[in-house]
Amino acid sequence: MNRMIVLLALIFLVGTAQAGNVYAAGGSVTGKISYEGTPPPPEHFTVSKNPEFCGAERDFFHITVKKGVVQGVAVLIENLDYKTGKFKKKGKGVSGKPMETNVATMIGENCAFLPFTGVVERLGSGKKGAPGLQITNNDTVIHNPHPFEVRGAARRSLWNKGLPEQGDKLNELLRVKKGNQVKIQCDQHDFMHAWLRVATNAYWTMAANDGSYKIDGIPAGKYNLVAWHPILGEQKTEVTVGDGGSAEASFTFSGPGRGR
Ligand SMILES: [Cu+2]
Repeated sequence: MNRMIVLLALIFLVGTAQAGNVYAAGGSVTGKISYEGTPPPPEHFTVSKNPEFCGAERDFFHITVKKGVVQGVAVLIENLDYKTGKFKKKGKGVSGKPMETNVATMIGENCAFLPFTGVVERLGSGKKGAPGLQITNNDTVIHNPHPFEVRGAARRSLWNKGLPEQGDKLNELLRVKKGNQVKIQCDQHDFMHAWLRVATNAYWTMAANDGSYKIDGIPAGKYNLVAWHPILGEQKTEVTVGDGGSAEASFTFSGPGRGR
């Protein structure tokens, strides 16, 4: 009888130890991003540099809505950070789902930086953990990417580098301090804008074109969930994810958003 209890206890212990390490089998959050109302019109530009290549007139959509879905929204879990003590710091990044998108990839093509929005992970608080940005110029005109750290109304220039030839590529660090947003402009073409949100863990995703999103592998707990668009701003909600369970949170944006 006693041997049976010991055996059962051993099976239980082994089972628990394994479950504790397998965050891939964790819970998930799903939902949908939508936009209510009529989005503002695009910003109109008369092109002064390279109009023969970029076009004499350009419209730039700071907010793009397709079938009631605002495009380019990132969804992130915020309070799941190597600093909180919720996870132990383990090498670079957190234990649990490892961070792997420390360098954002972008192209300059047809006189636009693409994609318009993205997320890049910072691996720590110091310079070593700073995220990176790789941009390739696919055009036959010069582009001059110029990223700024954005914190509220404050902007701090990070660097600016020219990509004069087609195929030219740069790979530079984005040494953001306390900000969690980076705006990339082109110093040659004022209608080229792109944005990055800086994440401190791997629990984020870009919503799909139909507005749906899913973040998985989440350890059980209560989290702040943020939906971010650079112009429409942030919406926050709290979600509780059970062990291996799923939570639902949808976000509706509206209005013209803030300044650019
Ligand atoms: Cu340009």
